[in-house]
Amino acid sequence: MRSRPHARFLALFLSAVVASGLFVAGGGGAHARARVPSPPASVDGGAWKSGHLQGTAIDRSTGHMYFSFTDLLVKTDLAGRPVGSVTGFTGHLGDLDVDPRDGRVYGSLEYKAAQAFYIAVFDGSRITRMNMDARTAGVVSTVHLREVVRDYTADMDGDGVFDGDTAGTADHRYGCSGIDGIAFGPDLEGRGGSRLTVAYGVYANTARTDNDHQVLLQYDVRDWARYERPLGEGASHTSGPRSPDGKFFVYTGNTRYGVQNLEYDGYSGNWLMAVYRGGKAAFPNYSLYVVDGSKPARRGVVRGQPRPETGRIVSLLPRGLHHGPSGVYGYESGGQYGLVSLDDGRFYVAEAGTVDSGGTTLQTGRAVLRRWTGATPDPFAEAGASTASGAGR
Ligand SMILES: [Ca+2]
Ligand SMILES: [Ca+2]
Repeated sequence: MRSRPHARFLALFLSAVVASGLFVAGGGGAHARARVPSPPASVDGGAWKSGHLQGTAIDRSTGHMYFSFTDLLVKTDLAGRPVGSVTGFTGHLGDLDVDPRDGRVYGSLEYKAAQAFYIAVFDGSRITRMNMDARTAGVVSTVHLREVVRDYTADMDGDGVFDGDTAGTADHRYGCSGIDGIAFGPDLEGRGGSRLTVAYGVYANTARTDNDHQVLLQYDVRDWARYERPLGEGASHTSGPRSPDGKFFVYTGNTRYGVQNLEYDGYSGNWLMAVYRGGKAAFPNYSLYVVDGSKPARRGVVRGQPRPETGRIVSLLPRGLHHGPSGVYGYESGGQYGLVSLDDGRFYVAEAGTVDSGGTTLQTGRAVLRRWTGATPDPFAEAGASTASGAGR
């Protein structure tokens, strides 16, 4: 049974009065919402033979955290106890978010060699045991994103050859390497309603001028049931919306693989984009950018394109570090491996690492509770160590 939004809000509220560190199990009660614990200081995502941590998401209604480890999804409770996992991805599973309306988990899923890009949709409530097979357990469906394929495969130099998965080329429109950052939040044109926002990966390339924007696609997923197909054998279907409901550009300068983690902060109304810093000398190459949610997108020039082009432009919040020559604002921060807003001035910022286990390297992930201060260069402080001000307030 899925919680109504009101019930979810109530659960969050009630969680605030439950003593920190109290992890009472459901105890057989059908309605566990009053037992959702306060956000603990950290949530351990475990150590796994997998790729590195790519993203995190929280279901505040049920008190679960999800960790994406490239080819593995791990579900834990907020004490860090693993309660389920999904394995067997042959593509690249990236950033995650939970749809607050129904608790389903959305993740970006890339099959670059097959030139196919999907949103993976997990039924989180059915992830109840370890090592569930993504292809056969019936807990994952996928929706194909045609718009990403179009930009990824664009033969930009017109030589009749698509150069494939490489940064050293003029191909790939906007430098698109696929998708990674993903988050639910409001329509960027200010038209109301919730949208799934998907950020492009962007190849690092300092020799071209058309790759200096982050590209955000927005989708209204309320009618996506008709597109969803089982994961099956991977990149085997093209069922999905013909085009996004909105396409937006943020001028940051080139980065290495675009927005690693995207998160909407309901407290400030802004969007956070954590990136691997770029290398262009004309830009400051910060590691965190904040999109100003108070300014609806406006039509403007998409700079640096081979042919003059306009699009829907969204603005960076004019706070934090500022680079005069480019006009770019930002921060220096973590968040590239996971970034979750609790919508009250606090965030979980993920830390990734490795441990050796009998000669095998295991990948670790941990979500650490932090508080937004807006200070520079790093706007996050230890939770409780400083006064919350909301991202960008
Ligand atoms: Ca080409
Ligand atoms: Ca996210």
